[in-house]
Amino acid sequence: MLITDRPLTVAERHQWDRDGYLLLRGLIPLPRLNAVQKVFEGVVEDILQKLQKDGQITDTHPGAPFDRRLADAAGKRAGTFGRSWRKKLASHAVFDLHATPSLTHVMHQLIGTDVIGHPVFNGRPKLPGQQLTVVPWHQDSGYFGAASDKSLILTTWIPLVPVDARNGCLQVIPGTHKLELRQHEHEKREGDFLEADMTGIDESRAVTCAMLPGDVLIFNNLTMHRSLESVAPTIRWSIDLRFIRDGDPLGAIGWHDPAFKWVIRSDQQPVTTYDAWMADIAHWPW
Ligand SMILES: O=C(O)CCC(=O)C(=O)O
Repeated sequence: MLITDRPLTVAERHQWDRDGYLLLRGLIPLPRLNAVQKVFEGVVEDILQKLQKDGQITDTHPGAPFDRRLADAAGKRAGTFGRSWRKKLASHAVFDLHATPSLTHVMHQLIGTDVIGHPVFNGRPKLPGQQLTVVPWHQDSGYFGAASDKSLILTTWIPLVPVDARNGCLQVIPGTHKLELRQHEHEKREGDFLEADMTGIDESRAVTCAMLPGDVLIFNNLTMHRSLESVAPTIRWSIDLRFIRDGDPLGAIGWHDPAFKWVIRSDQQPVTTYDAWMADIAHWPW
């Protein structure tokens, strides 16, 4: 059964206002997540078939579990297929995940307007010991630029496997959503992510967000967050989706069609069609 309504409690609303993040347990029905996992598995299959065809690997490890196969079969070569997957994942399952009624109901309560889908989503394979996918402290508006710093953009971070500090879960620093947009520079590490100026921010207050499939971590575009390195033998699979308050500027969004507005609406019925969403994604090179 789909849970359609998920009213936030007074304590949750208070925590959101005070801390700038919420971790809601069991918000996404597992069948929706399983459908997304199947899409990820299809991408893994394509990658491994390609590597095998190119003579780079001999064994595609068919039958290996989802949280191991890409690492066991491709090892370091997996990184050449990107650290944040988007176009590869464009599918009904990912469209439907955005429009999950329990999720959009929570988004509506936090945003206060119709729910507008944000064009940027990322599926992330974080492999054991891989520096490429270790994301340093940042605010998401560091990526979208100063034009977005007064916007309300909610990131919903959703694991496909159990996550904790060992396999590289997220950390957030409570209260940092009340800061201005910090200066961000490209880090000097392999990932080349943007890294925020942390002057005066007490990193020891970071909250480590261990989560299970179905749980959702929500934060806004000014909340300081990062992901840890994985020291586990398994892959940390996740997807992060974003939503924006109706009327707010998106900021600098690469290859997005500026005329496109993805309306999901507060009554939780998708308005923009799957085909229109796919047409917008077609602009992205990756
Ligand atoms: O998944 C990660 O490792 C980082 C996620 C992140 O920084 C984000 O979703 O904004």
